[in-house]
Amino acid sequence: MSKPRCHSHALRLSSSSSHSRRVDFCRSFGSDQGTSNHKLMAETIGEVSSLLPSADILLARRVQELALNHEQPAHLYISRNDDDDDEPRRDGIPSEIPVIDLSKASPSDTDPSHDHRQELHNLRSALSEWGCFQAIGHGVPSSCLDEARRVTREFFQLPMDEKKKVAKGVEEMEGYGADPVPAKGQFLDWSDRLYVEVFPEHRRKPEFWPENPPSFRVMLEDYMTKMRMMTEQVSRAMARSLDLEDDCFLDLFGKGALLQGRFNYYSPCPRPDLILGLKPHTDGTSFTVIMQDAEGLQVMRENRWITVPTKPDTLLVLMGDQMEIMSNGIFKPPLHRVLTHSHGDRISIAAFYSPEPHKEIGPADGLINEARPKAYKNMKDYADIHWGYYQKGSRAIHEAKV
Ligand SMILES: O=C(O)CCC(=O)C(=O)O
Repeated sequence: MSKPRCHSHALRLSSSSSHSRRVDFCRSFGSDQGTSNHKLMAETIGEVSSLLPSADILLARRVQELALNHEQPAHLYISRNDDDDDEPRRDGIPSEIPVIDLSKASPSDTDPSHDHRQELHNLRSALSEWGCFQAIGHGVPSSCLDEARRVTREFFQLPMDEKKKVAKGVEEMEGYGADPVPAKGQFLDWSDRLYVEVFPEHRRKPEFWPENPPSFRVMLEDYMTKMRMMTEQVSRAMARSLDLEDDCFLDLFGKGALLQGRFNYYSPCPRPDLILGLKPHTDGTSFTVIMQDAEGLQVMRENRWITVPTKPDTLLVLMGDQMEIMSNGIFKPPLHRVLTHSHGDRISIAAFYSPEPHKEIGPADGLINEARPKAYKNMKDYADIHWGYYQKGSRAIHEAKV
């Protein structure tokens, strides 16, 4: 199947410790095929794996079903590697994700005031050092954010049969379910999601747009329209922060730039110490805008995981690999992951913004000079390359390097 263009991910977790965790986990809970704990203890890792259901069988059932039935997660969900230190850092490196006021950084401001220049400077530092920022002053009304959170939650609370009206097949990208079956040996995420293409409009597949709750489609249209305005605002501010023409990145993304929505639901998880809601990855997008209703998302900075705080009107803007290419390596996409919690669920909405399909992208001309020679190739369809690597548990950015 040819996959729809998608955001994507990756970085493989340390296999040796994850494997030993898998065995430990099986020891504690037994397999969901009823094999005895004693027997599992005696098995080699390979034998254990062959006794348990494969990824496609597991993915045919939703995490929410497992959680509601209090079933223990199977081995393929076990992905957390606890060299994963998420303790507060004490080494003096800032641990607060920068906050950027887009109303100040916005190029619509013709007056190059001190505040405007300062905010552009802050934006550039945030994206060079963190690859992400918490956006305020983004112009998306609180009422729109509240409605998106409310209706998303309502969708995931519907009975399974109702949600399955917009279900995807295990190998497909768009619709309700989980990401397509990853390559052998890769882990599964403790989450369910609804993934839909929204812009350009001709790519929409209405069969995946829920009719229930009745307000879902209206919310989707409204929220993603606001996201489109915000992505344009961010694109212009990023260009100006690098002393480029305001529309430089928008021209690189093309008129048919993609905006895709991913509505995530993270069920309570019996083993948050072993299982992640979403594996560590970078996005294959230009950039992604994320809204969450509870903590769980973490970004990596200097080898430490930093929790993204939940503030109702703040949106996280996160660079994807394609901005690394277009900024000639100045902006760095951060590795990020989602933790699970034993009590309480979580929702998030990710808006993935990517260049028009088949459009060649490469470093912006204005960012190539003697001091910073061209470090990335011009290429097309990076998102597809990225997805291939993500499925195998690794990053694709080396494919773009000169
Ligand atoms: O749930 C989140 O906060 C992050 C979502 C995300 O990274 C994704 O959907 O790719």
